[in-house]
Amino acid sequence: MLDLVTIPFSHYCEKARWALDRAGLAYRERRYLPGLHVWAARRALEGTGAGRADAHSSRFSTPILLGAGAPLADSSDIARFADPSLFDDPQAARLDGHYGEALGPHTRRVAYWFCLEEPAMLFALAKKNAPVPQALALRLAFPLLAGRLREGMKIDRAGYERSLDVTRRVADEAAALLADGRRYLVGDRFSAADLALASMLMPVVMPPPEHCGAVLPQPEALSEAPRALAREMRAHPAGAFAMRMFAEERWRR
Ligand SMILES: N[C@@H](CCC(=O)N[C@@H](CS)C(=O)NCC(=O)O)C(=O)O
Repeated sequence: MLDLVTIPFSHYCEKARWALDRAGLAYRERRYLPGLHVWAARRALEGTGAGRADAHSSRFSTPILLGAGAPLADSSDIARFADPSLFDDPQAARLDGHYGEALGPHTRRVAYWFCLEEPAMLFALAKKNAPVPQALALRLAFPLLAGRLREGMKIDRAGYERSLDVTRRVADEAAALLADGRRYLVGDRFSAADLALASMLMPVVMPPPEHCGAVLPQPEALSEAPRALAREMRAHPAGAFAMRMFAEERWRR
């Protein structure tokens, strides 16, 4: 049996879940809230040499897949394990890397900015996506955790604004590819490129729970700034494409 260690509302974790679900692989999801995930990741990786820090995440970042030989500690490695054919086209593999690097950290920073400005949003996310004791612990530890998250992901107003610009720029770039009316980013079937673009846009388009492996708040339930952004991104051709991928491809096998 496979085990997937996640931060349940992480878009990198959604990418891994999506690939595993699509391949029809059974797995148990072990859900941890940010901060608590370090404990689980440390245990999962202990003595294996797996897990590496990069510019945007720690050595203990999630998702981590266990039970497939050595731990797989990267969403692209997990997607490749689930279905290597997603990466058949070199352009799909290139775009997967590009969206993971150039978009994922920015949509995440934007979402965390909103959550830290309005902790009720983070508490609701925790309650809907993680075991109750963890959600309670997150509430109690919030003052400490907020500082760590701000520091770890450089979440401040300037960073938020920069990440918003980058999100829009990468979305425009994707829209230029989609402008010829193609159904998928690369070739005529779903690939790692579609998986990555849709997943990395998840925090700003907020797909409805029936089309997603996490329960995200819907725009109408949000306060003004995140609601306006979700509406803007859903109306953007790249965001609309992401919403279509979630609607049509999220539960397809
Ligand atoms: N390149 C990695 C990035 C994963 C990543 O940044 N995961 C975040 C969740 S959004 C995480 O677990 N961050 C906590 C940490 O770095 O300790 C992947 O694609 O799996």
